[in-house]
Amino acid sequence: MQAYKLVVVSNRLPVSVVKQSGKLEYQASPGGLATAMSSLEQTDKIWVGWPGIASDNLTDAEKSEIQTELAKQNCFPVFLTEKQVELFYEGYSNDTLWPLFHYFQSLSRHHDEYWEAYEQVNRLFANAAASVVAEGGSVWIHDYHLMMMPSMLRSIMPHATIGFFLHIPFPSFEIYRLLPQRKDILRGLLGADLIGFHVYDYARHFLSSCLRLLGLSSHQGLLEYEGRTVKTDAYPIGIDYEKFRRTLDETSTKKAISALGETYKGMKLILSVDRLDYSKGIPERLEAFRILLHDYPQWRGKVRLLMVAVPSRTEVKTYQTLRETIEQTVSRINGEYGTVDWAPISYQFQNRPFEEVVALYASADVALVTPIRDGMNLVAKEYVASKQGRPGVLILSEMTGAIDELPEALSINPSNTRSVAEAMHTALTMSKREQIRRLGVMQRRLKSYTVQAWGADFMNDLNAAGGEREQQHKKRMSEESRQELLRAYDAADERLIILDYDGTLKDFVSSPRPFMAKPSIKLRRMIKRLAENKKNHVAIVSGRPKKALERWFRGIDLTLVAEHGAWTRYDGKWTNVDVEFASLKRQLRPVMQKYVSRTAGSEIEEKDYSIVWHYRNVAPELAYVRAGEMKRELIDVIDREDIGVFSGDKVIEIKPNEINKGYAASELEAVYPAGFVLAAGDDYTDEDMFRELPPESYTIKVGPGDTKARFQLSSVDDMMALLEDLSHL
Ligand code: GDG
Repeated sequence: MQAYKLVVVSNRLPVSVVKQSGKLEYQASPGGLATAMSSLEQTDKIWVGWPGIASDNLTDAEKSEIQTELAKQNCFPVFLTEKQVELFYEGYSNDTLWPLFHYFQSLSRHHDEYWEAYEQVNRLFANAAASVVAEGGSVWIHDYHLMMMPSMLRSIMPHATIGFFLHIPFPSFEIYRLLPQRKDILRGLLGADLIGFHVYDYARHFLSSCLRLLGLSSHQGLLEYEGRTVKTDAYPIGIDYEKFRRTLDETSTKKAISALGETYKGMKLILSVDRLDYSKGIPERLEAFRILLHDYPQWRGKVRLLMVAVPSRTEVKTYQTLRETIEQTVSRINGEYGTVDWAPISYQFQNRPFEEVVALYASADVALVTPIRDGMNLVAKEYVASKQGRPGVLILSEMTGAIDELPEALSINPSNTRSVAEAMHTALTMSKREQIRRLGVMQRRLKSYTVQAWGADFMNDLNAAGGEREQQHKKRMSEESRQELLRAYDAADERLIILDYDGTLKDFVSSPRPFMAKPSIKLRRMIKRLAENKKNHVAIVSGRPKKALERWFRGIDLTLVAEHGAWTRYDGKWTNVDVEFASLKRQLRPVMQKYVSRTAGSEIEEKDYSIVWHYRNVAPELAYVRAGEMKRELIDVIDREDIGVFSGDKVIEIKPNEINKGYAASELEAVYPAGFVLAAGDDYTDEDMFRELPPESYTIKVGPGDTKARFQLSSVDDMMALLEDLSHL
């Protein structure tokens, strides 16, 4: 099997296979996505997806014929049975996810067999992509049908560069939390290196769900997950702008435009084009049009609403019901207001050829785009692009992603049907000059961020994200370097071992109270074994107060460094730094106490040389707001250069700058010169230590993220396993 540098994956291939009178036929369906993908710089690419025909109707010979034929068009088929299509596509994708993600929670159905099929089909797609991607290649997965695929692919190919783009909205946490498989889906997506959304709001919703459901906090759109960084960002999909310009110049389009001019002579044309879907707000649109005819009788006989509704998901019951409702409403309005020579609404339930759609866009006086929710909405952009030099007004729902880029449209709330009717009247009476002005501004914007630019932008960021992951991975301690470390330890006569405690030897606990975080018997035994080895000098360097460290490691001959270096115990005797902090602490206490009272779940920890606000148990968004507020207030109160306000892992700590683990580590190194130095830690306070120690030291960061350490281990368990091995040498 040939391997490709870039694999594009979507539920449907851009080529559909149909069987007519026993013969296989191939029909290209060049949507916007196909154009974007074909213009990507990467030429060595293949598209993985379902070819649109159920495999129950195909013999093995036919399947391999399809495979060969599609390979010529750089496509690779994933065959699905009728049952799989029913449960995965019509079921989980369109009967569970689509309604929920468009805020129609009452239409979202939950069945175990939907979910089983969804997982199963996502796995088929992951295996298919893995079978065609080259070593070091990239995979770009599209849309809500394949949200489990990124992590499934990641587990087959840990080093692949994986991107995911969601074409529909990502709903707010309040809606998303209703999904029974909400955690699985988030984890599924987090297999990717880059997750793209149309607009920033969707990315924000996704991040907030990750925070609330998985406890993952993000910084500037970046999340740390299973030792990798996952980037999220907004990439508003564009259109193939030139294609609309070209099509307008074609003779057939020009002919169609003049024919439409004849048909609608003396009549204002309001146009709507969409897939027949409940998210598109079609009943609301009809009601608004009825109000226009009722409230503005001057338009009767002078305006027509032409609705092109493309058949979609016709097998799903909700869609059948919607179609009936629409047809009845159209008949009712036509019956109520129509005359012998004028029908107010012309309704077409069919797919029209592309040139005809462009001719309609060019001819329509008004485009009426009313979704209740829409990830982006390309129709709005296409209408604007088809108006080269011609006037026209776009009425656009606030609930579409497109509104951000098209603020010159008349924006409407589709549920407020009266205001939509008013917007129609405004549009129909707007001066030509104003129409052209607004269109011009929007056209310039659409021309600069086309679908091609969108694709290239995403791919650029994806390659960068993949590169960074590999960079990070290089620091991961390989088996080879682990063995080298063990050998160096074994060979050295004097060894200095400096260990941070929380997050390095012990997983975080949710309370700062010492009894909660005390070492296990196993950990104590291991530290004891290490400390009793005559060649070793072991130091625990922690931000914890001296009392806690003393109690936890009683009976073991260790050097203890407490409060980040404020207190040091050499040979059983504590000494402290000479810094005045007590009076400042008295000043800070009431300020911090105020935040504790207002922020359920937070608490203060007081040490001799620092004071800490812990917010691990606070609702994440609230914690974020409060932490920011508190930091600002504290900085004002302190007003001293030698005191720092530090943001750690779910803590804010105030301490003198001169107390840090870097000084502590240098001192240890001077007191106990050793041929072998190992230092391990997990957070920003340990970075001071990594920076100060000589470069040949074995510095180890536990957990993900940037570091000055030479090596990284992914978890406390891995760190423990390493120390365990050392303690037996
Ligand atoms: C999803 C998201 C997001 C329509 N009628 C005909 C026809 N069309 C074409 C339009 C347009 C496309 O179909 C519809 O795209 P939309 O963006 O409006 O909506 P969805 O299908 O729901 O698409 C959406 C999009 O993905 C891309 O990310 O914008 O939010 O829901 O291109 O021109 N084309 C032809 N005949 C028709 O009768 N030839």
